[in-house]
Amino acid sequence: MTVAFPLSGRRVWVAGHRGMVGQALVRRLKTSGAEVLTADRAMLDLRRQADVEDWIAGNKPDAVFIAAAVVGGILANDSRPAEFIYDNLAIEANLIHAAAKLGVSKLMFLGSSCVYPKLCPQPMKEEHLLTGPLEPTNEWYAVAKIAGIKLAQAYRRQHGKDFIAVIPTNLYGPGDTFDLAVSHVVPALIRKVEEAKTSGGQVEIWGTGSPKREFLYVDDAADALVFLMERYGEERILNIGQGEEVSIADLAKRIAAVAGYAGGFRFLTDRPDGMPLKRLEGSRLAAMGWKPKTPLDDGLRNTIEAFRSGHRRDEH
Ligand code: GFB
Repeated sequence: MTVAFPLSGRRVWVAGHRGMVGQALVRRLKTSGAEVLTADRAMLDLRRQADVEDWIAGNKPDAVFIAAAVVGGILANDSRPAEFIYDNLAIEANLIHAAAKLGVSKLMFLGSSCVYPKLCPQPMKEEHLLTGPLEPTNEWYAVAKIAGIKLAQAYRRQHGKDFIAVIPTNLYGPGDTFDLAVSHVVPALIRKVEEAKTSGGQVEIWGTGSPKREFLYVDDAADALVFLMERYGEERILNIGQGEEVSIADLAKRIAAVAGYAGGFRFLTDRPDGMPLKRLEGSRLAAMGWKPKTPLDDGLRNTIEAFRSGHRRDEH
């Protein structure tokens, strides 16, 4: 397949370069020949429209990855709805509008698998977007992400911009947040397992352990994002998954095995499960010739190693 928009030699802005996905994108782009641009949070607040316009006007990126977002696991989503909806709406609206106004040639917006309905047929296809009610624990974030998708599509339709929106499955890897108030399940269970090894206590798992998730290693995700930035240019959203789901109870066992934890687990069934199952239908990306490289156990090993060596984000 031809590369329609090669990044080599282009100025590419990774908005959100300190997040887990942004860090992986910067790592991946180092091998692409692109000139990578980043803006520190202290210098640029993405929620301020005029500042975003000034930054783009001054730095003239050819392409923008919107990896910037307020993100978190089921608890953070459920307990901080205003931040999850307002900050994300502001960030994506500012970036997409400014990019269109200032002549950015290509833009990629990252959605999330929680944009699909709570009881979506599985695996979830792109056309299932907006076909049913959302999972209540993360509907604020999901509504913001759906708005971001629609923004990218609207600017393509009305102004002919080559803006695309993709839907990655649940991601994990080095650079993740291991703060239990914010984190997703993989870093949370890694932290709990590592701490239980020294304290001798049990590992507490929220919910029943029966929900299933499809986990993609973040460096594979970054590879897919670059692949699609260079090759995809359609209005339709596109799923990025790896094809296999695992239950939370099995995930805990696999983390325990890789980390060398022989103690027990306790399920806190008064905590929410969230969506019963999330698996993306990934045939369109597969047909383009992309596939992931990192088996779950290898990715977990790298993520445990990152936790042990302090390569993580602990701030809120
Ligand atoms: O990773 P997680 O927070 O994301 O939770 P979601 C996945 C499952 O793991 C849920 C369970 O069933 C949780 O109840 N779980 C068990 C835990 N123990 C823990 C724990 O200690 N911490 C966490 N965080 N979960 C988020 C959405 O949903 O996924 C976001 O809220 C976003 O909007 C993101 O879409 C990818 O897959 O449930």
